[in-house]
Amino acid sequence: MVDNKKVLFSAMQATGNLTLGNYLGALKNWVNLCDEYECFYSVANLHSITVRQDPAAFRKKNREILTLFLAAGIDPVKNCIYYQSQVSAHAELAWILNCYTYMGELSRMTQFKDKSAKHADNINAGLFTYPVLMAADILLFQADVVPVGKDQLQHLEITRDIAQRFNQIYGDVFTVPEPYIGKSGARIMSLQDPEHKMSKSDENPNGSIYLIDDPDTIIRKFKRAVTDSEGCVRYSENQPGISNLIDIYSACTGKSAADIEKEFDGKGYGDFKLAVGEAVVDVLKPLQERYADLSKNKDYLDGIIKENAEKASYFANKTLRKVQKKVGFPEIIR
Ligand code: ATP
Ligand code: LTN
Repeated sequence: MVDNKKVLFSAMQATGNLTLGNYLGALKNWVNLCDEYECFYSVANLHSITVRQDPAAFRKKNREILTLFLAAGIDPVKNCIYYQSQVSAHAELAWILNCYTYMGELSRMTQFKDKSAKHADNINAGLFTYPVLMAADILLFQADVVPVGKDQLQHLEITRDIAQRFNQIYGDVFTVPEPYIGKSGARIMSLQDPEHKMSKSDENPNGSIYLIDDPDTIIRKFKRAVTDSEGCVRYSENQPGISNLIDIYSACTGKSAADIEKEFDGKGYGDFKLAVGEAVVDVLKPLQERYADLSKNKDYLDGIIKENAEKASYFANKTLRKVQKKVGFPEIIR
């Protein structure tokens, strides 16, 4: 609890380009959560180096993602938005928790299995202990709730196990977090392969709409989107491509699937795809304008980054000190 509010923590890795899926499924919903929760949102850049990064491109990407958090409307005064690497308590707690986590449980993580298959030439120890760092992220802030996608639920489960194990030995140190199930945001699928989710690490850029794509690119990607063979705009399991476009149009305009089917009754896929593209351009336009403004305002951004890192450090260090004391490390002499 902070100021009688429950605590919410989430993070996004600082890799790839944020997509329309990240926006509609996460960022957009994060904006108003600060009314109910004390919210911490981190750019999870320590997690990113489990995969090799080019330093200059990575530095730029970190800033881009943090700026997009702000451009999406997350208020940096009401929320704490910060770089994970600037709060050293993450790495310190992760080390301690490593000593309370078993090889066996980490070996069962499906993300580890997937990523080690994908990066067979670089199966580093960080990739293996990734979930422990994620547990440290969450537990440092004594988070009550964590909004995550389905693919991260297993990591949340291991976080709960680690927290409970630690609490059993040392008493009530950590809040045991729950997944946050908000009003169901749309799960956006790839425009090229509607059986798979739109993802920032997809190698085919035509499958994803990036938040910083210009309007022409957005329209072009929608025109090229894979559709189905029924020839009509109808929501159906047999039409995953069209159903995905209906979901996107619905999320951008607030119209229901039934209304959308009516609106495009008798019209072809071409008209519909163009309308969806235009709706997405309209939704992203203010975000892109704010992004452009913020990017020009270096001092303002730097100020926010500094203040928020200090705020995050304050809360994180409180937990870290408590843990260090419980474990039996000598206290810091001031
Ligand atoms: P990566 O490809 O790097 O694994 P990703 O694009 O799948 O990344 P994550 O970083 O795993 O995205 O997810 C960040 C947040 O965005 C999560 O809360 C997740 O639920 C949400 N999200 C990601 N992709 C989609 C999508 N296609 N539709 C809805 N929500 C999504
Ligand atoms: N692993 C997550 C990103 C992430 C995260 C977290 C999410 C890192 N630390 C803590 C929630 C809570 C991902 O790949 N989406």
